[in-house]
Amino acid sequence: MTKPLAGIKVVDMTHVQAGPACTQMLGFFGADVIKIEMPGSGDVTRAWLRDIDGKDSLYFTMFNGNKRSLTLNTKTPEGREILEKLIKEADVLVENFAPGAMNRMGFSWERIHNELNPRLIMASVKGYAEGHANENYKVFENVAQCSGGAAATTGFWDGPPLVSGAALGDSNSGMHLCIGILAAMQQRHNTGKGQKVAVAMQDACLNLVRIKLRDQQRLELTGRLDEYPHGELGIPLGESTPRGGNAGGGGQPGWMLKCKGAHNGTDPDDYVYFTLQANAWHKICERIGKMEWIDDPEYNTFEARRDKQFKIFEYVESLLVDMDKHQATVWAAEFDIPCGPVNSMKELAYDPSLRKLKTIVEVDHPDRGGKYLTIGSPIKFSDADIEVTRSPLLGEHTDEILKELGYSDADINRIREAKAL
Ligand code: CAO
Repeated sequence: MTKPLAGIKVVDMTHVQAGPACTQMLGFFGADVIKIEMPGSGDVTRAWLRDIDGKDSLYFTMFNGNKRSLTLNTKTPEGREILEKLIKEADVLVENFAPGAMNRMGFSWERIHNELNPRLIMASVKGYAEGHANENYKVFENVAQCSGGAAATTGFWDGPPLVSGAALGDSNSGMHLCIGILAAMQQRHNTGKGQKVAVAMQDACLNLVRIKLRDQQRLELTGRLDEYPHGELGIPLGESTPRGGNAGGGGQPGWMLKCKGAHNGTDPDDYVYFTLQANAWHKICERIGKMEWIDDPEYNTFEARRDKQFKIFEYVESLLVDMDKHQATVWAAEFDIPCGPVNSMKELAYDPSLRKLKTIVEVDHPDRGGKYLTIGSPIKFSDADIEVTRSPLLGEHTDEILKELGYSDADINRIREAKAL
């Protein structure tokens, strides 16, 4: 089976998470991803929160599969020359250094586009967009969740802003960048020209809190947010979209309900998310044995239920005292009610369906002395088999890549002695 991006060459100058998540996805899709790393140290995450002394961390291994590693000091004359050759042969260059770092290295977009390779697509992640007042600031994950509106709208109304466990700043920006690269490749197919693709972490986050900006406008226009718990609980709305706890964000009210283990204190993750989908009202009533609510005008419309949602959720929760979250999910699904378990990381790691579908995969890593778990491609293809390969050791492919560029063994020794590799 061929791969979607077979034949595409990517120069990967990324580090930490946002950039590496993007290039790993390009690697999953079959691109030849050459990760350029500082000789001696490499991507800083190789050493972050190590679980095995002296070995590549799981942070690094889980974001750098399907890549080759080339050590190169791009600030030496030899390193600069090699990077130029790579750029001339590549389709895409991805980087997520601090603002201005590529220019300081001597590889500005203008130089790459006008002098080195007009077909190359140069893709960057930065904390803020070019032209933004904060464009020169460095940004990490949680800072982006704050700048992009996720933190202010996550958590409970009477608690502090919260950051999500999902990498909305980093991996999400990387996925946005990946989409941009694929679009630019299609445009290049038509025009023959490369272009610069840029994603700001703030913007990528904001793109995922679209619903909260919807709510900001509704709040300003009507002074009401009926699906939030505030009305029913008598909590005043302020001037901005509030934190809604576990309220359903989209439009269908929902809440987190305790199941058996959470009721009796034996399992902190034994919850289901239960949705009061408007057009499932009849079935919900049947499932919970409240046939009298089906046609009761006090209950049978979204508007009528607005001030009774917690009463309904409490009642449903009382029915789950003897069911675990998986039993409760089946119990609800039997009546087509959208409801699902709060899966713990442990459950996800060993989930047989996810293993079977290669969404969770085990990858062999001899240097770590065994296998590690990682997340495979969440995107499945009918005509391409996505195989996840282990992350490379630092500089594992340096000689191989330099030979592909036409360097001899003697050249490589000379460049190594010059401390460029
Ligand atoms: N050869 C020579 N120099 C190299 C090199 C190589 N192979 N690889 C990196 N470098 C140099 C860069 O040129 C840069 O040098 P200068 O600062 O002198 O120009 C330096 O190493 C890397 O700098 P950095 O500022 O990017 O790294 P940092 O650890 O200080 O900051 C981060 C990290 C992530 C805050 C910053 O890179 C950033 O804001 N990136 C954009 C936003 C982003 O992607 N953030 C998310 C990262 S994931 O949480």
